[in-house]
This record gives sequence, C-alpha cells and structure tokens, in this order.
Amino acid sequence: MKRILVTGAGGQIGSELVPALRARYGSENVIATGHVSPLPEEVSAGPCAYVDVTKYSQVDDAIKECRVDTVFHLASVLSALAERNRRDAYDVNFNGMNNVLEAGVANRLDMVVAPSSIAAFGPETPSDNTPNDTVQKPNTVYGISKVFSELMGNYYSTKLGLDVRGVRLPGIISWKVEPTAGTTDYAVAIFYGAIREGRYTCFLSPETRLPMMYMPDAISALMSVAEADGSLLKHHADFNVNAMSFTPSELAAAIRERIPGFEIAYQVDELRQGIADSWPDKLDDTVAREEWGWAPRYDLDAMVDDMLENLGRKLGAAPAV
Ligand code: AKB
Repeated sequence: MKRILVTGAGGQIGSELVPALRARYGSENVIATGHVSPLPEEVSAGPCAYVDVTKYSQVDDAIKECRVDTVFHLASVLSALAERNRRDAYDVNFNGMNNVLEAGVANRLDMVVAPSSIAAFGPETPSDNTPNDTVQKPNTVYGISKVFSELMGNYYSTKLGLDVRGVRLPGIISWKVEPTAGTTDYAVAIFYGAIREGRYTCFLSPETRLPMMYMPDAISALMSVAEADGSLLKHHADFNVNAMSFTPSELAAAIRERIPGFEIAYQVDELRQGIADSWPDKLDDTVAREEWGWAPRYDLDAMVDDMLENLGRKLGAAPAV
C-alpha cells in the first residue's frame, strides 16, 4: 500500500485518519478528497482533490490522476440525516460505494477499505454481545446501505479479485472535528456542554445503551484491518469491533466524577431514539481479534479523561464545575 485516496476526508473520521495515514505512508502519498471545498485544516496540509463520489467519472479520474493503489472510502450520509434525506443518502451511500468498487476494479486497485457500522444490524438482531455473523435486517436507510456495502465488498473480494475490507464501527467519540447527522453524536456533544456550560440536554433517553469507541481505536481498527495478512482473513468487509458500551446516564456519571457540578437533562428526539433502539448494545468482536489481532486501548474512564483534557485545551476553557 503506497498511494492512498481517502473519500469523505473532511468528516469526523477522515480528518484524523488522513494525518495518521500520512504519518505512516508519507504526506505526499495520501490524497484527501471531499465534495466540500476547502477541506478542514487537519487534512489540507497535504495533497487534496475535489471528488463527488456520486459521479463515477470523478472517482475514476481521481484514482488515475493521483495514481493511487488503495482507497479508504469514508464518504457516507449518516443515520439521522439519511432518514430525513433518503434520496441524497441513496446517491452517496449506494451509488458512491458502487462507483468506488467499479473504479477499483477498472483501475486494478490493491484494496478498498470501506467502514461499515453497527447500523448494519436491526431490531431482530441479538443485541447483547451481537455475534459477527447473525441476523441483519436494519430498518434504517443508512443501515440498509451498510449491509449493501458489506455484501458488495464481500462479493467484489471473492468474485472479482478486489480486496475490500471493513469494520462495523460503533459511535465514534473524538475532540478534533465534531460528528454531524448521526445518532451517537450525543456522546461527543455532551463533552462540549460539560466543558462550556456544565450541563447538557441529551436527545436519547438515559438508559439507551450503545457500543462506542474512542477515535484513536477507530483509526487503529481501520489501519490494522487494511494491513492484516489477507491469507489469514475469512471475513472481508464485515468485522465486528468493540471497545466500550454505555448509556447516556453512565457517561454523564463518568463526567460528573471529574466535573462535580455537571448536570444532564433529557429531551428525547423520537427519530434518533427509534434508530438507537434498533441497534445492538454491545458487539462480540472475537472474529476480528482472531483473524487480525484487534484489541482496543480505551475504555470509558480512559476515554473520558482524554476527552476532557484535550477538548478542554481546544476550547481554551478550564472545565466548568
Ligand atoms: C451514526 O450515529 O449514524 C454513526 C454510526 C453508528 O454509524 N455514528
């Protein structure tokens, strides 16, 4: 893997994955692309290009012009926005994935890495310790698009010789770039509320348990699955990865241990609550541990300590007490 193109590079994950890939493979070898211009400063320090993944010719041209052998395909409309904007979500999530895969075959790429999500599961999936291979009947547009992405990734890997790999990411918590349009976004927004005002109003109910992961582990999962020895992999685009699992009230309690006056209130948003209720509580990631050695570093306490320290510094504020 020498030259890499990243789609959706301006988003929450892209803005941290691009610098990590540049540190590993050389800045000049990682091209950050997106459909917004300019891209955030986190990624614009190196090569950048405008690519709208819904246009096959733009994906194909960028792969050719940048002479890449690998694509990390991050561009995606997340769960909550996809429910409100089905046509755009279809275009980006289904057509965008298809365009990347077809351009991957046409240009004989070595690899496509396409993250999936816990959203690929649905209300009929066993929700506690969800097995890697189980019922997948999501009831959201985003979740259906992630099942499409997994199945197409597996198909291209086994039938067309394009190595497609992916992990099912849970909610990602980070302090550099805020997530937008997702159902798990509360787990980031709560830190902004805690540091700026000492309070937060949560759009999910207090006992909504969801799988979550701190950004350094998400970056490690994406890079490790890409670097794994292909001869040891039995799965391709559909690995469960787990790190921590908590409810809004448990996260609030962990923050309150560090910011004693912190207060949380609840104003449930029916759309996002319905999505969250259809997702698993916690994933069984034995398959990823066995096939490529997955092991997360951050649990709830380590994540909360690091978030408060780094986000507090970024916001230039001593935590509100
Ligand atoms: C979302 O909430 O939509 C995403 C996800 C879990 O894939 N963070």
